[in-house]
Amino acid sequence: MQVLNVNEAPTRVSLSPATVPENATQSTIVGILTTADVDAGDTFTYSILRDSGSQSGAFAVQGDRVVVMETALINYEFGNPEHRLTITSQDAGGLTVRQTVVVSVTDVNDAPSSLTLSRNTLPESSPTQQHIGTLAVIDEDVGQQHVFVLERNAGPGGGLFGISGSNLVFIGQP
Ligand SMILES: [Ca+2]
Ligand SMILES: [Ca+2]
Ligand SMILES: [Ca+2]
Repeated sequence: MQVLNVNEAPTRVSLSPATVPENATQSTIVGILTTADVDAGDTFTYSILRDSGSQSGAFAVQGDRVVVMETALINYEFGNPEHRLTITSQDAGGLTVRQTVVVSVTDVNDAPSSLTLSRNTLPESSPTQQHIGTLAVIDEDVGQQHVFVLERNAGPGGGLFGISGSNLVFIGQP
């Protein structure tokens, strides 16, 4: 009797480590794909069938790697900290297995993106210590404190302005 080697379908796809810091640049490796298949020496071709919701297109497959495709979509606060990728693995004989893997996006410190001043006018003859306006900053990170520093302080004999907490104040001529 002769036993023919018949190709068996792959049974499982895994991605490891499947984690990436937010803001990671294009081509950053998210993890390596492996396939369980009883056929010794079988080879596999991978593709992403679906990427969860609005994050579609965030990742791509390169060989047996999942890499970052679109940095703007790898955002911990304004994306999804977990992306669900449906991966298809096809073996050399054309049989496939499809599985959903979860990629975790980890938080990193985002730079503040803009600074605003609530008011920037000051009536003439204002008394010293006059409050001019309040400084506010936009920062994606939740619950971060910002320290404001006046870097250039114009005025004929020195600084006319100062910062008190998040307020810009008129100090007056020294
Ligand atoms: Ca196989
Ligand atoms: Ca962010
Ligand atoms: Ca962040």
